[in-house]
Amino acid sequence: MSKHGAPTNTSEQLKALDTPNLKVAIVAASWHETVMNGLIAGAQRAAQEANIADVHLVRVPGSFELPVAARVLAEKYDAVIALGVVIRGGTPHFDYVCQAATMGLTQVSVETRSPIGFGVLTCDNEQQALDRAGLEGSSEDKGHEAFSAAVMTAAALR
Ligand code: DLZ
Repeated sequence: MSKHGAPTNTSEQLKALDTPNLKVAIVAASWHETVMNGLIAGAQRAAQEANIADVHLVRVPGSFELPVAARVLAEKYDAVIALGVVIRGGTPHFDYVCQAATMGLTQVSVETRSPIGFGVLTCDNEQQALDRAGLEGSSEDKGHEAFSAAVMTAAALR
């Protein structure tokens, strides 16, 4: 286990997967560009490690729009990875967007029986998001983690 309790050696596990034909979609929000670029790159790195070539990227405006896009994509793909960054502001908006994204993605996953990787960062400030974005200097790589979780679940349920 890592110090955060996350499983270790996910790269090795991805490389050992024998699922090159898995069809995977990434749906990514567009707020907080630098962090989003890191999350998307992390997910794409995980796809390469798993030797999965068929990865479709869809962009939506914000994290609130992730569930509806994931719902549509879950019909056509074996796994969907939802990526977004929500940073707390001065109003309760943060709570509503986080709740809508979390509940919506959970509902989509269970209703469609599709693995959805949850790569939505919900942070108090931009530094927390940068620390988790898989960028140079980040301590965590949540895009890679979310991709790995969805694909490993899809492989386990095949
Ligand atoms: C409106 C809004 C705000 C304030 N903050 C964020 C954010 O930090 N991250 C994010 O992904 N989206 C944010 N949004 C946009 C909403 O998700 C949504 O796109 C708009 O409310 C339009 O439906």
